[in-house]
Amino acid sequence: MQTQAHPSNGHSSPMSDSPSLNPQMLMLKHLAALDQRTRHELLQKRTSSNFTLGMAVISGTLNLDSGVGAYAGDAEAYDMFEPFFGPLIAEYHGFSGNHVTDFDVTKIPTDPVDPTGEAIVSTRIRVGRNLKNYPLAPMISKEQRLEIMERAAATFKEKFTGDLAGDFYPLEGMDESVREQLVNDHFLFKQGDRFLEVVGANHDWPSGRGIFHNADKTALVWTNEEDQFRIISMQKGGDIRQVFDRLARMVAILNDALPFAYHEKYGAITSCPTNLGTAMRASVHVKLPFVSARPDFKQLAQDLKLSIRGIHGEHSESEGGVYDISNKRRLGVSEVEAVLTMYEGIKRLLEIEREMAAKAAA
Ligand code: ADP
Ligand code: CIR
Repeated sequence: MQTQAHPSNGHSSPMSDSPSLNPQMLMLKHLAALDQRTRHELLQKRTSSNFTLGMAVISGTLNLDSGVGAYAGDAEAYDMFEPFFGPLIAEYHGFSGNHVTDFDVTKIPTDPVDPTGEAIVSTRIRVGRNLKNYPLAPMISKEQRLEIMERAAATFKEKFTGDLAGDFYPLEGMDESVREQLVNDHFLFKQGDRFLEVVGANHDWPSGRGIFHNADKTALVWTNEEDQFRIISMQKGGDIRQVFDRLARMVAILNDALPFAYHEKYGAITSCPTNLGTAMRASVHVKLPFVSARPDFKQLAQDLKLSIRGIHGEHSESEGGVYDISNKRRLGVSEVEAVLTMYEGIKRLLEIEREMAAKAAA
C-alpha cells in the first residue's frame, strides 16, 4: 500500500489501464436498485466522522473489477446508509437476520479432514475486529491509529501468555527485507491494496500498522490494516480444530480486554461489508491439481459456499495447483458454522480430487 504522497494503485491514472468492469459488482447493483429519491437523500447525508455514500462506493467506482466495491468509514454508516448496505449485505451473505456467535471448539470434528496429510499445506483462521467509538480504516486519523496500536501492543504484552506469548513489531522502522519476508511467508498483509487505497484506508502508511506474533508464528494480530485488528491463528498442516481452538482463546482474551464494536444485527463491525458477522475467514492452502483444472471449479466451490483465492491472498494467483479455499459467508453463520462450512467443503473437494486422480491413473 502506498502513502498519500503516492496515491492511486500504481497506474498513472486510476482509470487509464483499469481492469475491465465486473457487471456483477454488488455495489453497482445495489446503488442502481435504490429509488431516485432515496439515493438522492442518502447522497446528502454525512455520518459523525464525515463519511458519505459517495465515499462508500468510491472503491468500486475506481476499481471496476471489484466483486463488492463498497466500504464503510464508521459503524454508523451501516445504519445511515441501510437502504444501500442492507440489501448488499443480505445478498453477499445470503442472510438478513441477526448475527449469532458460537466459539465452542468441541463442535469441530476431531477427524482430520485430510487423513493422508498430503493435500493441505496449511490452515489459517482469522477474524476482524474494530474498537467502539473510533472510525473505521477509511476515516481514522493518524493519531487514532497510533493510539490504537499502542493500546493493542500493551494488551498483547500483558494478556497473551504461555503458547500465545510474543512480541509486537510496528511496520514503521521495520527493515524492508524483514517486512517482505513476513509477507512472502503469509504472515503479514501486503502493501498497496488498490481497493483500500482509493477509499483512503492506506493513509499515513506505515504509521500505526504492525504485527504481533508468538514465538512460532501460530498466533498473530495485525493492527490498522483494513480493520484495526485482524486476529489470526495459523499453522502448517490440516488440524482445523487446533487452529480454531487457538483463535477462540485469542478472541476471548482480547474481547475481555478491549471494547470491540458489535452491532446487534451485523455482529462484528468491519470496514468491508463482506466481513460483518463473525468477520471470520477460515482457510486452507490446499493442493487440488485435478479439481482446479475442471471448468466448473468456481461453480463447485460456490455450491459448497466456499471462496477461492490465490496463494498470496485476495486478488492473487494460484501456484502449483495450490489454492486458498475458505468459507464465503461470515454473517448468518456462527463461528463454528463458518469453520464447519470450510471443513465439510474441503472434505468434499478432496473426495472429488481423489476420485479424479484414481480415474486418471487407471
Ligand atoms: P485475509 O485473509 O485477512 O482476508 P488475505 O486473503 O490477503 O487476507 O490473506 C492474508 C495472508 O494470509 C496472505 O499472505 C495469504 O496467503 C495468507 N493465508 C491465507 N490463508 C492461508 C492458509 N490457509 N495458510 C497459509 N497462509 C494463508
Ligand atoms: C472487492 O470489492 O473486490 C474488494 N473491495 C474486496 C472485497 C472483499 N473480498 C471478497 O469478497 N472476496
